[in-house]
Amino acid sequence: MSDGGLTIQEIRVRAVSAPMKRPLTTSTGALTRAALVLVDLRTASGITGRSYLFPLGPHNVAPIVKLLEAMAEMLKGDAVAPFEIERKLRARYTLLGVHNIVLFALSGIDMAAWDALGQAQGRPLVELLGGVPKPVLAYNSNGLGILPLKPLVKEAVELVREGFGAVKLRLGRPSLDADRAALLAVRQAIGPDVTLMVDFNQALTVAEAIRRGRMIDEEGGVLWIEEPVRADDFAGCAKVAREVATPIQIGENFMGPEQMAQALAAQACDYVMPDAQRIGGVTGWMRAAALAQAAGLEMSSHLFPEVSAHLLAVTPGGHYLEYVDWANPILAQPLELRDGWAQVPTSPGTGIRWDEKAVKRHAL
Ligand code: SMN
Ligand code: MG
Repeated sequence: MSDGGLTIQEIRVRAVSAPMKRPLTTSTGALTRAALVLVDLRTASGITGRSYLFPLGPHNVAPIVKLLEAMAEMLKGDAVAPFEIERKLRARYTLLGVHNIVLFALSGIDMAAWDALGQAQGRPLVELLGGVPKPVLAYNSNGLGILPLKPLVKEAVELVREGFGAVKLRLGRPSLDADRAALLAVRQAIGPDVTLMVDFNQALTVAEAIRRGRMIDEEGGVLWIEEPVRADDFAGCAKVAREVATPIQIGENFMGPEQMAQALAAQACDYVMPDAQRIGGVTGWMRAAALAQAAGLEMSSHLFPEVSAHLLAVTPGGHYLEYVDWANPILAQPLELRDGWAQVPTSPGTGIRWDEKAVKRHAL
């Protein structure tokens, strides 16, 4: 690195509540606004690396901010070297456990550090990782929650009209018949050529997941069934995967590459979709990608499309980018989509820059 000043001076943490164009109800509840935690990693050379976290509700913002602030103190003066940062933070948090929101904070710092490295070299993240900015196939995940059939069908048509060839329907309604009705209604609305995924958000028991999975097999035309059972029940999920023909997708709750390796060893699923803020940021993702490659599995992303687009462009077996526009209200340059393909930014770093006026407006 030519820039001797790429050391961590300060990590600034702010929270916003961004309005969502379409509220999203899953089997776990309703999301109406996107609470986001913004990370600004300031270096001594003047470069600022940026990332954001998605705390899954405003009630989770405070502990994540506190964790980030504690980690920031530990890292002052350290080199912007993601593997070294990871090693230090993992060591300091071993006794507490490197889980969930600890991983969120660690991942947020990792993503901001990689952004700073990209800016220092004047190259996009994808190039730092050895790839080239190329379009990445995406599905429109901005809706299709647990809704009555009429607004559901309307939303399905809108999401496809935004230029996408794939959408994801949330299931886990009170009965199998209600899920079947939603599936049939959406399929009819979007026509036979649009790819359709379904997501239960862990709502089912193993026996019920097999029952509803077989219903989905019977109806046909679903690319994957996501999180049918509790996210850490790898044995149960493996049973579902054996009994159901439609591929089973999990991964948004993998806590680091280590837990993903456990899921793969249990043959829990057919596809994987790690989440950048729970897998360990860019660093964790690259390790997860190697695991998926070794297992011969397709790998998709969960949320964080701005960073995930770079990552999927260098992922063997890269499958689908989950596109959500939830950070767009506070981004100076939202990720660009063309005909359902994400355009990996060519600007230095990840391309994440704040619209500071909007950040002020939506401050929490
Ligand atoms: C999901 C996860 C978190 C927030 C909203 C929606 C869902 C998905 O599981 O995969 O999109
Ligand atoms: Mg999901």
